[in-house]
Amino acid sequence: MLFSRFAPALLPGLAVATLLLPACQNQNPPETAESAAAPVTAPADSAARRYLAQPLISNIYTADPSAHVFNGKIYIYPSHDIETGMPENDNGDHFAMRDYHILSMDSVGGPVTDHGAALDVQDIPWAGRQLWAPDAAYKNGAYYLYFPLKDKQDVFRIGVATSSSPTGPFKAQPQPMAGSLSIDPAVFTDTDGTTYMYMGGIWGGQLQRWRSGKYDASNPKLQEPGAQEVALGPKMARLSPDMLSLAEPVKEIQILGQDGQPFRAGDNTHRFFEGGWLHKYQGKYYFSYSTGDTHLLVYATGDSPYGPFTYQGVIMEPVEGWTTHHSIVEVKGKWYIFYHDTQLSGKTWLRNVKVTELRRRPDGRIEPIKP
Ligand code: FUB
Repeated sequence: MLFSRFAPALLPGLAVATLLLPACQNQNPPETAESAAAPVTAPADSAARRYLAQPLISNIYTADPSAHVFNGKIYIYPSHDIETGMPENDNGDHFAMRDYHILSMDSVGGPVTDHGAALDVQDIPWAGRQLWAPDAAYKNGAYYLYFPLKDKQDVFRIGVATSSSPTGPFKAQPQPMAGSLSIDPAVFTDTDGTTYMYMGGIWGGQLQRWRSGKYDASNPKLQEPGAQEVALGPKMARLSPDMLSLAEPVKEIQILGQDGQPFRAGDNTHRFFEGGWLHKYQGKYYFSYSTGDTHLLVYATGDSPYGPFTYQGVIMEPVEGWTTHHSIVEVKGKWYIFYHDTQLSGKTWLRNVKVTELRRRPDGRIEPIKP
């Protein structure tokens, strides 16, 4: 394979110093050894200027930021990256995260609070391993944390946990959501109050193992479509009003090129890889995602939350590190993209979350960002 999933796109080779970080208040100091051992360092001035934005916190490593505004405050639901010594491989075994910390801030650019561990893998009854990119939602006075986790058979499922507070602690449901699969849940509530979940990621995210409709544990390389076949699409389903289950079987979303044809699996600068996100702007639905091995964040638009979506262009050029994952949220009339890179560590599995403004042209098209 030309691209190695777990080779960083760039290596930073940074000098570090402590003074440039945004303020970070840790209300419930992290208790795990991994968190305590995480860096309290930031790039020196000249190195830091190579980046469009600086890490939001540096007391722990964080990635895959799903940002929301609840009651006028910004909450970020990231993965909590840790060093476990797992060797790198194409299944992503070295992304062996074990808990979630929720971050909050009153405004973009203001102090960031790390609220400490909100859900731990040992408190999830069906857990196998690897808490990957989560998302959250609010409805009817309760907060819902959606998370991908391998079950005891090593199959990724989506779980849900509930809390009366946006920062937890969250209590996990006893079983994963029936019918859920793969990774990277992204939850979108439409203006009519209906909530949908988007999910999926290929390679280590196991989406290719579900091509027949059932999980297939045989060699994953044989399960991917050939280069000339139609690429795998993300899956989605409407959520039930109680937010705890899928209200319908998952469906595959179609992502089409400007010619109206679906992308081929070999078209790896356009086809879906992982990290989907849906937002609505001026009545249009914007589905954005990572192209994975080509390290782009791109977007496609449509007239329904079910798609089809037509490709529009690149949102963000490759960041430092192999993975690209983002969320897009409106805060006080401005739009922002939350994303991650590996500025603090130079290691693809020890990432740090960032935010920058998302600008649009008058016709709604998104201005591409150089991170
Ligand atoms: O953080 C683990 C995985 O890496 C996520 O689920 C993917 O989106 C990628 O960022």
